[in-house]
Amino acid sequence: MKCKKCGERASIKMPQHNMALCGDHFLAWVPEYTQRTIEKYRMFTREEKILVAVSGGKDSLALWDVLHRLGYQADGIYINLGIIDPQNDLAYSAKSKAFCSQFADQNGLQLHIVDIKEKYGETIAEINQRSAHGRQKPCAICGLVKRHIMNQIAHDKGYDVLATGHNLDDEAAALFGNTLNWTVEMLRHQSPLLPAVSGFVRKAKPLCRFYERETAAYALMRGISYVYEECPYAAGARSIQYKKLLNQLEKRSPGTKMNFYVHFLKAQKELFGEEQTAIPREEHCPVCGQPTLSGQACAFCRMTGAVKA
Ligand code: Q46
Ligand code: ZN
Ligand code: ZN
Repeated sequence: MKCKKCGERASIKMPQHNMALCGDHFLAWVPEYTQRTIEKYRMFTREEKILVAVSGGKDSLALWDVLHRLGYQADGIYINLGIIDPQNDLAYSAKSKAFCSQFADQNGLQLHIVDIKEKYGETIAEINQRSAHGRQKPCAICGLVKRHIMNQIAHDKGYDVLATGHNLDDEAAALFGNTLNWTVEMLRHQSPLLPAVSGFVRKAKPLCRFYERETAAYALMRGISYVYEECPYAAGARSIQYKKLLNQLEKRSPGTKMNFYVHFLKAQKELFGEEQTAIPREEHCPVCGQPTLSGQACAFCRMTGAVKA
């Protein structure tokens, strides 16, 4: 297989684009294609301030790298959840944080770090143990904490947009789950871009049209060091099963994942119209000022209030 641009030996095949590229042309194509996605969904401009949510994994660090190469003003945020993996004797969060800090230092970029144990007195696992009501995994609480802190920092520090490293496999798996369950509200709001609405900062997913193997190849070829291990709580997640299923389909019919996701985005407009905004919330939490449905303390503040008690 030869590179479509130069005819040299290709390093990566991308049948969904009917294209194979050598290493150099792949590294040039990734920012170009990201830029086209940013423009297509009107995500942000070079005049705006972007906060990139980094986890230490390949996708978010690849995103930060691409935005930096494209000349965007992109700072990072890392939330240290205090996760450890006792089975593999791995301080997962500490290791992830180290990769984010290393990337920021190497590229002279600003990284905000929020350590939830330092700030709120407990790790994610500890909060979960106290308030889990029998739940084994802390993922629901983890999602709430991450969404809240990222929105707060973006809002307080004057960022125009929060960018996350979701790739097409993530989006297709989420879509698969939402379709299986016909969760209409999730289908309505699943979008590469969520405009800012009543206290929620704008959110963008500039890598949403790359397959996971492409973001991994990019990180590897760019020499980005990232955490290979998954969060220990990710094991057995439904999204992983959906990704496996979609990859089986992709193997038999290349382009299936891409079609599933991209055609959904077109159908979504017909089904729901142009507006895929976050659910507007007019009330605000009296403690932190973030939007709530009730006008009383938000779920995050109730949780951290209990932490302080
Ligand atoms: S980090 Fe948090 Fe994920 Fe780990 S605890 Fe669950 S939600 S699996 S993206
Ligand atoms: Zn080439
Ligand atoms: Zn609050």
